Amino acid sequence: MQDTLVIIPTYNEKENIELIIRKTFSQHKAFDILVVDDSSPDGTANIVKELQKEFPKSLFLEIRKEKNGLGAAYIHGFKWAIAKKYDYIIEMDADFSHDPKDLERLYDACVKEGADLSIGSRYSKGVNVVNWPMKRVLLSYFASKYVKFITGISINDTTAGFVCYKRNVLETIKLDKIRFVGYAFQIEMKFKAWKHGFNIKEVSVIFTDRTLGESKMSKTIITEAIFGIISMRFKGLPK
Ligand SMILES: Nc1nc2c(ncn2[C@@H]2O[C@H](COP(=O)(O)OP(=O)(O)O)[C@@H](O)[C@H]2O)c(=O)[nH]1
Ligand SMILES: [Mg+2]
Repeated sequence: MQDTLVIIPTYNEKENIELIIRKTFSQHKAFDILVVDDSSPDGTANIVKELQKEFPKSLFLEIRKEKNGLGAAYIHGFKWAIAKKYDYIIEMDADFSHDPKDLERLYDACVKEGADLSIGSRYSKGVNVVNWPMKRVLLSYFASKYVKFITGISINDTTAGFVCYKRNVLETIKLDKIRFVGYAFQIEMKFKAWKHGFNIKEVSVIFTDRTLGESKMSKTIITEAIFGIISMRFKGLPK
């Protein structure tokens, strides 16, 4: 068992999953991987099962019955990681928007620079986004500005989904009280970590839009984020 688990949530990622797993395992630092698949109709989980024969000690798979959103999949993965006592737990998308080459930089920010939580940030040094339609860039960029403005949080990329947590952070935040599922889930996790006073560091990364498969972003996810943040700020949330 390695000290760090990379959690990859998947829904219909048959074009990406094998490539991203191989790329992750080919990094200089060794990681374990947990794929949390919501019973993808395209058979993503079967590809993972096949690969488990090759990586029996380092590749894990959790299958959930229904598509319940990114947040629920991550919470499932976090609980799994806590139970197995991984020291560091990293969130990463399956679609290569997050470059596995940056995994070690996120890890180092925690291990060598003392962060409790490190964020692969698109907006800490300008805007580092490649190939995203302008509409998505603006949405994501202004969503982050908006969250900063409403909550006063000192993080530039609050919707980032490329994050390394020390286990203690996930043990402290009450995972059963997490309310949101989409973009807002990413914001809520960072907001709560910040409220608890954890040391947060942003590591500048380049985010590249997927070239294979389809995005699951939807209007509901965006609406949840817009209104969710306001209620988070004004009603407060259980920590
Ligand atoms: N398990 C699970 N994974 C999901 C769900 N929605 C999205 N994902 C995964 O979360 C990651 C990010 O989703 P993506 O569609 O690329 O969102 P976008 O980058 O914002 O367009 C990808 O690895 C998806 O396969 C879901 O409902 N359940
Ligand atoms: Mg994506």
